Parts: sequence; C-alpha cells; structure tokens
Amino acid sequence: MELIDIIKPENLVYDKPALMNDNPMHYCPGCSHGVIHKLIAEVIEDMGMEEKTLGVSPVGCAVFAYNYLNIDWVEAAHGRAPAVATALKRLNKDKMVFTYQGDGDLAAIGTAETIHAANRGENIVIVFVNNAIYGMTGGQMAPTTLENMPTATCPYGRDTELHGHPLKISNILALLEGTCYVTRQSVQTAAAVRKAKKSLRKAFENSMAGKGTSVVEFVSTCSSGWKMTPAQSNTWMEQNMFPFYPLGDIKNVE
Ligand SMILES: Cc1ncc(C[n+]2csc(CCOP(=O)(O)OP(=O)(O)O)c2C)c(N)n1
Repeated sequence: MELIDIIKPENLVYDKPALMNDNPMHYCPGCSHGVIHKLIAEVIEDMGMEEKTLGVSPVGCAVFAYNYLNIDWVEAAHGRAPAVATALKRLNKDKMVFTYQGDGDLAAIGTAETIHAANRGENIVIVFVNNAIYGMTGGQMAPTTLENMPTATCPYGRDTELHGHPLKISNILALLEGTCYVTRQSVQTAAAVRKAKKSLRKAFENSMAGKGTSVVEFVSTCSSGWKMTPAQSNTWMEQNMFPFYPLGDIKNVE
C-alpha cells in the first residue's frame, strides 16, 4: 500500500487540535503541561468557543502558554490570575475565561486571589497544575510538596515540623460556597487523559452556564525538578502523589 493511501482522511485516527500552533514547546520531556494544553485546545474546539475564550497565563513553567494556543491570552503577575480573570469575565460575560496556574502560583503567592475568586463564585475555570514543586525556578519546595519529598530547598525531604504539611488546596476550595465543581485529574495514561478531558469540558460548560467557579486540578509530574526520568516520574506520582491527592471529583453541584 502506498503511503498516500494510508494518510487518507478516512484513516486519520488523530489530529492535532487546530488551536495548537507549530511552535516547538519549551517544556521538558515528560512534562504534563503539553498534554494539558492540548486538552484545553480540544475542549475549546469541541465547544466551538475558539473566538470567545480568554486564557490567563501564569508565572511559572507555563508562562509561555500563549505561544502555543491560538486564543486570546492575558499575562498575570505571579498568583494574580484569578483576580485578572475576575475582571475579564465580569466585563465580557459572553467570553469563556480560564486561569492556568501552578501550585506555587495558586497555593502560595496567589492563595488569597484564588480563595477569594472562588468564594465570590466567579464564573471562571481554574486549571491547576500540581507538580508538587516550583518547576520554573529550579525545583524549590512548594505548598503541595509531599512529606519527606526532597526538593532543592529541602534536600533531606519536607519536614512537616519545620515546613508544615502539604496543602490540599482543592479540598479547601471545595468547601467554599462559590465553587460548583472541583475535581482532581491526571494525564499519565490514555484513560486518564480521556477522563480529564470530560472534566475540563464540564468545568468550561459550568462557567458559561453561570454556575460559579470550577477547579480542575491536574496531579502532575516534573521530571527535571524531581530528578527522575519521565517514566520514573509517572510511577513515582502514582505511588506517592495519588495516595495523598486522590483522583476524582471532590465537589460536583449539578
Ligand atoms: C512576584 C514574583 N515572585 C516570584 C517570582 C519567581 N518565580 C517565577 S516562577 C516561580 C515558581 C512557579 O512555580 P509553580 O507555580 O508551581 O509553577 P511550575 O513552574 O511548577 O509550573 C517563582 C517563585 C516571580 N516571577 N514573581
């Protein structure tokens, strides 16, 4: 069979979402950000919201997200994405607005912005990438770093007496009246990716239905920060992160 026969449209089982451009990503091998970007692009396309979506880029490894997804983006200062998204959504009610935040961004420097936006029930989606570390700046301890997990700033592991306990920020957000949907997902297997996509779709639909704030946490890896290969990182995440940050819906107000 000729190659040209194999690549006929009817044989195509997968295509890159049109919203993702051809810029080479700067992410490390095995990083979860690329897959999460792709899922967001797919959901926006499936909903036909290409012209009506506003993303708020974070400070952190995903600071250049605007280079990869052809939607309108606004760059926020570290941790301030939910405040910026609040203004964007209130002024543009027909737009679909989301923030994209790491654990340092969302659960350390931006704790106040995140909690208050969620408590106000802003009609936005918060995409939360929890890799248990400050990836961009070299792997320092984050609020979500697990007990005994070594990082650049706690090389002997997180000592809860000294550093406090890892923060289950999504569970806190689920307690707030303003949140309608809080879920914890991952993208380490094909099945997990499919499930995560459904969660993202629900979150985005909630935001357009005016139901309040939706939070989609992605329990993620950081091979470079964790000093592991991508495959080791996935196994380590399954064995260590999932027991502490169990996957599944935490809150779902229908
Ligand atoms: C106001 C401010 N404080 C600190 C920094 C330095 N800084 C840049 S990225 C980052 C950590 C980001 O970690 P996280 O939000 O977990 O995202 P990741 O890089 O892991 O995806 C920090 C502290 C900054 N850019 N601005």
